[in-house]
Amino acid sequence: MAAALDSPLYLGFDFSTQQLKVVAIDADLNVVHQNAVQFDSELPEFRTRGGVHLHADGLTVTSPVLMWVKALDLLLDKMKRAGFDFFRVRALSGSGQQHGSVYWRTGASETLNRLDPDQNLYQLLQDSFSVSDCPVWMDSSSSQQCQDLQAAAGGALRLAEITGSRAYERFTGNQITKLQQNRPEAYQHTERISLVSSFAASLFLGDYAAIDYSDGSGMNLLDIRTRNWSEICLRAAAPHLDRLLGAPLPSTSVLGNVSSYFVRRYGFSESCSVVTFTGDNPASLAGMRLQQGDIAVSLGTSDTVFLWIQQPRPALEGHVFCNPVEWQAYMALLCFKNGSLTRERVRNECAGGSWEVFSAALRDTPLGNNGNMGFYFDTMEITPPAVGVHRFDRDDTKQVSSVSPQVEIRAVVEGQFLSRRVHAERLGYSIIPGTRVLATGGASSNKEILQVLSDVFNAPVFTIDLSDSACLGSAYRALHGLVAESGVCFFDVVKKAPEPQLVATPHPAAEEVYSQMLKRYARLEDRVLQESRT
Ligand code: XUL
Repeated sequence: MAAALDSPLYLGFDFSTQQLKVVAIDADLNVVHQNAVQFDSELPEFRTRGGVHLHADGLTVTSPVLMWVKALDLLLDKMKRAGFDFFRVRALSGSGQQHGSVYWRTGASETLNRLDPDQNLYQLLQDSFSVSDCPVWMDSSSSQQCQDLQAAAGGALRLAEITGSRAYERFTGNQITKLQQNRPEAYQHTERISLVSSFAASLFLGDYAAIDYSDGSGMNLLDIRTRNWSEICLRAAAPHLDRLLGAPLPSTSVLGNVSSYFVRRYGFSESCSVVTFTGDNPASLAGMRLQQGDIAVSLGTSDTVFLWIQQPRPALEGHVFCNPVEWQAYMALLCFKNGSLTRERVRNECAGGSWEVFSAALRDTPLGNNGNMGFYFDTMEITPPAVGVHRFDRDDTKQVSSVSPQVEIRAVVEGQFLSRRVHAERLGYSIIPGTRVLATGGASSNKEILQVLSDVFNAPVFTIDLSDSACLGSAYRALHGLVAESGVCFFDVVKKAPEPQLVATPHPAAEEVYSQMLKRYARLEDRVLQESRT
């Protein structure tokens, strides 16, 4: 049945690297409106490529903050022209690319407080930023600052124990340190530092919005267990940071109502709530409705793994973030560089370029591949930092130079999924009764690949479309934010969302075969890693 024309709506925005997107859902979680602004093509005056400026050093990557502001003007104007009824919006939330930072100039909060609805935000906020080009997640120019932070925290592992990750160049704390060192004047004229997510929330709120625990975990500054800024990290990073960052808040908090600017310019209701914005990956976890025990595997150019974890064990690889939908829990993110491109290379070399032949090889070879196992790191892998192709047969003592094409095909797929599971478990992931593996991305349409995934994880595999998961997750979070304080669980609010499709269930022998293989994989990986270092 169609929803009434005055029934409530919930908005989710996503300030991602290349575009600003929005979805509107009704109370039954149906998507009723979608819109987007592409930065490169629709805002060419900012001269970005892929939404960013790549600097001559090859390491520095920034985005103009006023481009994001202007994109919001443009998006809301497009929605207005499409006849979108802003008055029906009961709550809004959003997400932003993680790690990027925005520097508000002294006096900007007063400007935000008194926005004139006859002008657009781009005109009003011209002088509100002390840094016009913001460091973003693609930046890798802060290696020195990373080393310094790790030294101050007592080493890489100690920093990971506190903040959920060892020091990473793109993480905000290291970017802030670099900015303060290289541009002390700009830093001095800054009254507030936001993440992209909390910056976007600030625009809607007409006031500085808090950084939420989940996106705050991508800064190397937040203690993920106490959910407060780590004093050691703040002190090591830059002066006055507790004042400049403001206190972090739970990801489900209502920050206040939308500012009068949006009421008067676009016709929002005065009672429309702004729910804390978060990072795009945490918002995707909400969009996928990932639950305890679930693991999401995105099979793309590189493979990304998202996890819900209850008891984190931060390690030297991967990231642990506070969970965006349940405050006692955590999520983890792992990135594997050798994903689809490696599978395709092996398909080309061993299956004449045919996915049918590749799939037949997976069907015709036994679980466990008769003891053959391989590591296929065509390019330097992130998790673990090793390179090269390394094949082992039943006899672990030495590597073998080649195997039959069919064995090679099963070895690459089993090897990749064993690695996903070994590394997920190292961060605290455990398979529990009811565990689901949610597969997404290009290779998630190949049933035989998904069967191996199901067998290696000994859990059913479901497929899910992730294309708008950050936006959708933000809209779900807006809806949940209204009732979260009274203790209503996120999953009760999103019960009606479309269910993922079951595509594979594990073979009865899977547990026995792969529990042994997992141990062997971990042992051999240590060896490969040592060999890569020497
Ligand atoms: C996560 C990361 C990216 C950005 C992209 O750590 O750097 O996924 O969030 O938007």
